[in-house]
Amino acid sequence: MKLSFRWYGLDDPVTLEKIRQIPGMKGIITAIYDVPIGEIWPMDKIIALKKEVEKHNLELIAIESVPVHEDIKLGLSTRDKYIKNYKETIKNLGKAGIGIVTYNFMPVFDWTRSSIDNKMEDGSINLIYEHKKVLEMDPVKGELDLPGWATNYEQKQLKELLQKYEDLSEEGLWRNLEYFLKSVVPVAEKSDVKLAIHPDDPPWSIFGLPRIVTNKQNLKRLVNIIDSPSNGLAICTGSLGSDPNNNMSEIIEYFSKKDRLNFLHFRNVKHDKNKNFYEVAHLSSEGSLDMYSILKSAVDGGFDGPIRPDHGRMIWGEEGRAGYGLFDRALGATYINGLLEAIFKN
Ligand SMILES: [Mn+2]
Repeated sequence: MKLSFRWYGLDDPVTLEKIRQIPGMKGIITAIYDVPIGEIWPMDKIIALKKEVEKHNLELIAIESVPVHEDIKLGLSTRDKYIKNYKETIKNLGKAGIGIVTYNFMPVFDWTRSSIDNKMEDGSINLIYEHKKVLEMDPVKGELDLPGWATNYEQKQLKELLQKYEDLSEEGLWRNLEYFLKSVVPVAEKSDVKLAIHPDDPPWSIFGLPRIVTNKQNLKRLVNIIDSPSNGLAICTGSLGSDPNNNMSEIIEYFSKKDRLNFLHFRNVKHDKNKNFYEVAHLSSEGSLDMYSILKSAVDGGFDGPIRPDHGRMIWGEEGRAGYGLFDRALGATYINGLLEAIFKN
């Protein structure tokens, strides 16, 4: 397993110099942020990014993410142009020797929380999702407390986009995902790139929008669309694991053994049966997930790809990008190191 860390590029206050000092750190997960969604990532930008990472003795091990244009998710006639561009981006990444590309297929909203600055009892700040509060929010009125997603759109634009989704059912979204994968996966295969879909977060429908990357059954359906290691998963324990019905250890062992787990996000949550969940420190006893069992399942399943500590709390007075400060994620990395050492020596 390759210990990795997400980095948001040159303006990320969590610099590569700092990341390099985390014990055992090998890989960087990042993206190009200044190419509009749907456009081709140019080769020179990819090479520059790779060189920047390698300058710090780290490996650019995976891209997270190459975003999928909404027209593809909606299945509009304009999608072919964007799919063509997506394939060019994959070819370019493959040429640069980057072997894993993460994406998601969530309509309009990426990960969603009811609060991103909840103060915990110990004074740390975390991200929480309270279902009742989310149900009461109207995204069109700008009532969302999201880490920047809603501000991607003007309110009028957002309203129009949500209207376009009104008639799209879950099956419709599946059809559009299938169309996308059937076009893109063969190119990924030829380019030595493994795609890794990130599960929906939370793994259920919000604001009436369909969500389909939500549980084991649906992950199975997804990998069966095209049976190829290039059509794989980025399993995020905190995303799928916020639904108590998802047995994370079992899911991870199943897809590792099938060689469809391409990337692992390691994060703990405290959940309840009413669709509420709270992001907590990575340690098992802080939340609802058994992090030892999860990692052991990945090892037993033969998983050897990148793992990264996902979202951390804000601790020790750190300020920064919600979920992506240095300190708590570095603690998560150290915890991963400890668990892996114990698993392998046992
Ligand atoms: Mn994740």
